[in-house]
Amino acid sequence: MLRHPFNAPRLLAGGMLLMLITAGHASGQDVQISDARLSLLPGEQPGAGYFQLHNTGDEAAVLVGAQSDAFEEVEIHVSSEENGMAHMHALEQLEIEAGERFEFAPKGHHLMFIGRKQTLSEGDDVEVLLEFDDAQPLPVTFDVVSPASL
Ligand SMILES: [Cu+2]
Repeated sequence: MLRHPFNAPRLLAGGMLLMLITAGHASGQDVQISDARLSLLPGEQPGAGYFQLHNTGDEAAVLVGAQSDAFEEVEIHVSSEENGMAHMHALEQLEIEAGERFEFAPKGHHLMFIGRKQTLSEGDDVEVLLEFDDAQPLPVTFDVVSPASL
């Protein structure tokens, strides 16, 4: 499951690092993802990924990034509103406490999928690897949906 076909070298490097720094930290298996959707806007606009993350472990899980073969880049973003204007900015990492259920949802946290590398349409699956600071990357399948469905 964790030996995902793409990006083997990076996984390998992550694995070696893991051996050096783990012991008692949350593992990828302690994180459960549900309802993963990728909302696709027309043209070259980035897509937004929403899901629920449940940390079932007894240590905090720290999400540090994500990647997908279908996009140049995936960032962790948070939306906010200032003086009635919508903004968003990238987060370097996001900590989810032990036992916490965290929701990535419209107008809040989301994954920003930038630079589409292949044609995608509603109903397609996109494979995404969620990266944690001291746990194995977690493969998640996102369902491509229309923004109107959210
Ligand atoms: Cu964003």
